[in-house]
Amino acid sequence: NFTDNSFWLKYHDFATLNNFTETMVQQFPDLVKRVSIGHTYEGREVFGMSIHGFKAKKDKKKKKPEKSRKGRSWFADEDNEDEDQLDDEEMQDDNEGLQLGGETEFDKEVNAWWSWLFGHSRKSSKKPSKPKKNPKAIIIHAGQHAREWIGPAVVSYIAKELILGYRHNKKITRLVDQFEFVIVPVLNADGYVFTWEHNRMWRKNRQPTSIPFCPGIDPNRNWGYMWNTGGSSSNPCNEGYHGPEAFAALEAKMMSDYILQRKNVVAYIDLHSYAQLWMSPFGGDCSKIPKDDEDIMEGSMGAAKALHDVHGKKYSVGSVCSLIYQSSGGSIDWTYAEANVKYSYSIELRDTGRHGFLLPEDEILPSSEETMAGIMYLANFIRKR
Ligand code: ING
Ligand code: ZN
Repeated sequence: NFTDNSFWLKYHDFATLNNFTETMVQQFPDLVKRVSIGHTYEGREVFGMSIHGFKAKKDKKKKKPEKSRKGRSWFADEDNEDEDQLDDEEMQDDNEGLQLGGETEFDKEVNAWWSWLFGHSRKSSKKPSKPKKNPKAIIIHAGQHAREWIGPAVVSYIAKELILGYRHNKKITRLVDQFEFVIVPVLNADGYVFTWEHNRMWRKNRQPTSIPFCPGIDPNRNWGYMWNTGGSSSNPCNEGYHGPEAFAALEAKMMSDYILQRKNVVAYIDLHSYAQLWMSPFGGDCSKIPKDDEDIMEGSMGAAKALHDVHGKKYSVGSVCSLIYQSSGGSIDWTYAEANVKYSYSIELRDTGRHGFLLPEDEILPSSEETMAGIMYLANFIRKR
C-alpha cells in the first residue's frame, strides 16, 4: 500500500525499490507498463515504469459535469484560467472536485439559471483530457551515482504521484495523457547495492578496470559525446574515471541505447545530489552554447521557481560548465547533442553540503514534493509549446 506517504519516510534498498515498481505495474495495468533497460555487470536487471493513459477507459466519472469546484465563483470563465503553476491549493481543489462525485442540487439550480439567462448550457468548452496516440516520452531516472540515495527516492515518489494522480487530479491527468513518462529509479544498480552492503560512499559502478583493486567506471563520465575531453579521469582508481572507451560502462550504454531506440524523447532528466542545481548542457565543451538555449533556460528557470514555491529551497539554473566545472562524458550532453533530446537536464537535489550525500530521511518527502512541482512545471511548459 503506497497510498499514504509513509514509504517516503525512509531510504530503501534495491530490492524494496524494485518491489515498489513491480507493485505499480501489477496494480495499474492500464496505466503502467514495465520497461526493461538492460542488465548490469553483476547481472542485475535495470527496469522501470512507463506511465501513460494507454487505454482510454470509459467510466461514469467522465460524464459528470466538469465544474462543481469549491471556492470558485460559478460564473468564472474557466477557460481563461492560467494554469502555468501546479500549486498545492489547485491540486486540492481538483481532488475535492472529484470526490464530490457528480452534480449537487446547488449545481443543478445554478445550471438552470445559467441556461435561462444565456440560452445555452454552462458546460466548459474545454475538452476533457484524452490519452494521446503517439505520445512523446519524458525520461526521468536517478542512480547513476550509487551514494546519491535521495535520487531514487524522489524518482519513485514522482512515479507514485503520476500514477495515483491520474484521473484524480486534472493537471496530472492532462500530462499523463499527453506524455509517456518513463521512470527508472536506479540506473547503477550494482553501485547502489554496494553502498547498502559495503561502502556507503561508493559513487561509480562495479565493473572491473585494468587495475584489479580499483574497480568501477563513473557512468556519468562515460557517455559518448566529447568523451574524455576534460574534467574526467583516466585513472581507474579515481572517482571520475571515464572508462577505457565511450559507453564501456554498461549503465551509460543501456540507457543511451534505450533512448536511441525510442526516437521520440522530448525530455531527459537525470537526478543527482547534492548542490541544488538545475543544470543544462554543456558540461564537456564550455565554449559551446546549445542552439535551443533560450527555450532550455526558460524551462529550467520556470521549473526552479515552481520548485522554490513548495518549500522555499533555492536552486541555481545554468549549464554544467557555468554552475560547476568542465566535465565531459555526462549524460545530458549526449542526449542533447546526439539523441536530439531538446530538454536535457541534470538536477542536483538537496542539500548544499550540510549533510551532503547523507541527507536525513525527513527530507525525502519535502525534496520529493518540490522536485515533483519542478518537473510538472517543465512537462506543462513543453506541452504548451
Ligand atoms: N554531480 C554531477 C557529476 O556527474 C554533472 C554533475 C552533471 C556533471 C552532468 C556532468 C554532467 O559529477 C554529481 N554530484 O554527481
Ligand atoms: Zn551524481
